[in-house]
Amino acid sequence: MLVIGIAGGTGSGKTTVVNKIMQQLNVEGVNILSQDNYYHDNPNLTLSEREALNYDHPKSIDFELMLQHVKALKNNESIEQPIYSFVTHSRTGDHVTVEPKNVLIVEGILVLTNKELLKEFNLKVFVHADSDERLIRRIRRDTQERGRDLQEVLHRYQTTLKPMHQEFIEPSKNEADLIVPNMKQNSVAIDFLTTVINNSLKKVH
Ligand code: UZR
Ligand code: MG
Repeated sequence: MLVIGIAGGTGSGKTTVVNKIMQQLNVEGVNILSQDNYYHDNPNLTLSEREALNYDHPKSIDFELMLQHVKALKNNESIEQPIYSFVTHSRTGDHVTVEPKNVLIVEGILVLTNKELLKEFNLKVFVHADSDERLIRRIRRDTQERGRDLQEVLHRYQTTLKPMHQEFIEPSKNEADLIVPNMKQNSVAIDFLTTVINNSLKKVH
């Protein structure tokens, strides 16, 4: 199994890059493991307490479970993936069964910050977009799709997202094999990436 880690700051367009790669891969099966489903659960806190938590620090992620799942899939075992809700900031209690496939993409802002997880990746990618571009995208997404108001988004960006990005996410770029620009056009970079992936798949099988 080929395991690819894809990181990048909030609003860098990781999801878009993953989707573009998926469209171009010559394989039947690709699994995507999103960091979004592996936030720690805090059932003993109230909703407003959970809203105030820092979700951009590596400690907010259940890396233990994530690692266990990556290893299980590599071992050809299926996993029970928890489903997480950004509305309630908690696990829903539901699970999806994920069966092992040829390629596993592990995606999220912090996936290149964990030493143990890094060892599992055959290819490490960092998606880059300038911070003003990322802030614009984050404002659009949080106000249009997540029902947050502008002041709230700007406050969180300044107090949490930016410092966490500087402390943890940006330095993790050093772990990347490849940095994909995601400002305007990146079809050449996506072509490179899918060529590398398709070539590695030929070697693996
Ligand atoms: P992307 N996040 C939430 O908003 N609520 C949660 O319960 C868990 C995570 C956000 C998190 C981070 N920060 O910046 C973002 N906040 O999800 C990462 N606030 O997702 O890479 O898609 O931007
Ligand atoms: Mg995303």
